[in-house]
Amino acid sequence: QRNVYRDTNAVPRNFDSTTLHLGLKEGQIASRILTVGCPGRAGLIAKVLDKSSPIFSHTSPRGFTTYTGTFERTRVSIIAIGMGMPMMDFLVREARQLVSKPLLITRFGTCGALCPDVAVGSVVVASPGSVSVMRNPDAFLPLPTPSGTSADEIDPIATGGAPHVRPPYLVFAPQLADPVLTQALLGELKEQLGSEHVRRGMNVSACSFYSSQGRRDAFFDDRNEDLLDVLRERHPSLASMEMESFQLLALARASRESVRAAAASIVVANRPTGDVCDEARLAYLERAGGEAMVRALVRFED
Ligand code: DUR
Repeated sequence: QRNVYRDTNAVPRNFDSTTLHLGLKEGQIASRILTVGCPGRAGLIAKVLDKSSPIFSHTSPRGFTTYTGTFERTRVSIIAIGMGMPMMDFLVREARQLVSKPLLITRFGTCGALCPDVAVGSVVVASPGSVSVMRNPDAFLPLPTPSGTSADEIDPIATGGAPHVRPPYLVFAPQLADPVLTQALLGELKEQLGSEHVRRGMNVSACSFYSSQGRRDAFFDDRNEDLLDVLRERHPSLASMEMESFQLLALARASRESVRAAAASIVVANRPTGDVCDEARLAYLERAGGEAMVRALVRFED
């Protein structure tokens, strides 16, 4: 009987040399990577790749879809990762393992806008970068109780502000995007979409679409009524909220300068106004914005 994989204490590989989650091996992924959420969006953007050279594509059992080809003769990969920070971690770490050159990674996803003047159907470039907000499960535990009493019997005021010691949400400081790559994204997106539809702003990546994005759901005790106000107060330039960019920027920062990263997202909803983007506009932005994102990547030398 063969083991299921090898090297469990480093970056494990399957016995065909593919990494466990992306399902790729050396040569199947480029040093310039555009990452998106939906496999459909990756396929749509992959249509801009050169027809003259072969396009490698693969969908892994763990939900990663990769297209690798060339754009104007420069190799690029377009990779759909699904949603959330762990999926971004799989991408960045396994891509780093598979490519010997420095990596350039950009994300083109969707987001909610946090101020009324960031219109649905526009694109926000995460500049200077992204903060993060996470639900703190410790804050939802019963308060520490003197033996023999239950949490319910304790006067919350007399306990000396325990809720502040254990806040229900934790906010992590900004991780900065690569400024040169960010300029390239801004330039190409403005050129393709019109500069009135592209702006820069601080992003916030949340650990949930629900609790830590301030959505209300009476089935859960989330204590998030004032969360968006508190975030905007702490970071006045906050424009967008999603679930991945912070992880990308934080890993680039941790990569001993071997990964440069930047991020942009399509505004699908405006939280303060309640506006939601229409389907035709979203489809247009995915295609035209996606092409602009690829153009920005191929501007760079290896
Ligand atoms: N997204 C959000 N919040 C929004 C709009 C879009 O998280 O309000 C992004 C991030 C995640 C997916 O990948 O879309 C969740 O629907």
